[in-house]
Amino acid sequence: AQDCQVSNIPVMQNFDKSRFAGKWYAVAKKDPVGLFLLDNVAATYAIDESGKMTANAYGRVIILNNWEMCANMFATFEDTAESAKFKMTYWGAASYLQSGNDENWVIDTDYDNYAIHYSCREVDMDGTCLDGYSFIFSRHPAGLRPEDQKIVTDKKKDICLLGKYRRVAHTGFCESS
Ligand code: DAO
Repeated sequence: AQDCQVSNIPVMQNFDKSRFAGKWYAVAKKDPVGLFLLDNVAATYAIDESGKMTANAYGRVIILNNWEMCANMFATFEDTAESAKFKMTYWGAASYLQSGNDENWVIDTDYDNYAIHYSCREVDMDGTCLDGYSFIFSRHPAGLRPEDQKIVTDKKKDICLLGKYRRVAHTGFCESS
């Protein structure tokens, strides 16, 4: 029943920010044009005093064509009328890292094991997504539990990204940061 219209993409209902807080490991990623975070990607979400969601994230990146490093990134999230849809502002700990504003949607999560993140950066003339990215997050760095894999595969279909993901390795490269 998926028409791939960005405006029809089903998101998590009654999304609970406090249950989502804490550390998530990216285990798979669909890259945008001009991808930034390569692997060893994790994000830690928190809720600040005013109830706003914030995040710290890290991941291996290659900057200036050849320099490999761990990027430390920060993000703040603006609530919208839909509890699982946020407007994200992000920036790096260093000025030469990427920064910008992206949509940040939570498609589905059980809060304790898996989460499916989605961001469309550019909607095409026909209403489908022309450029975007998506993370499959797990609470466990080793990957998704077998029982969560079918759910995640079904959701990838719903957001028209089945077959577009690559595995995100966790080698310990960013562990010290
Ligand atoms: O890797 O190509 C890319 C896009 C990533 C954008 C930077 C995101 C930084 C903050 C991540 C918070 C969790 C989604």
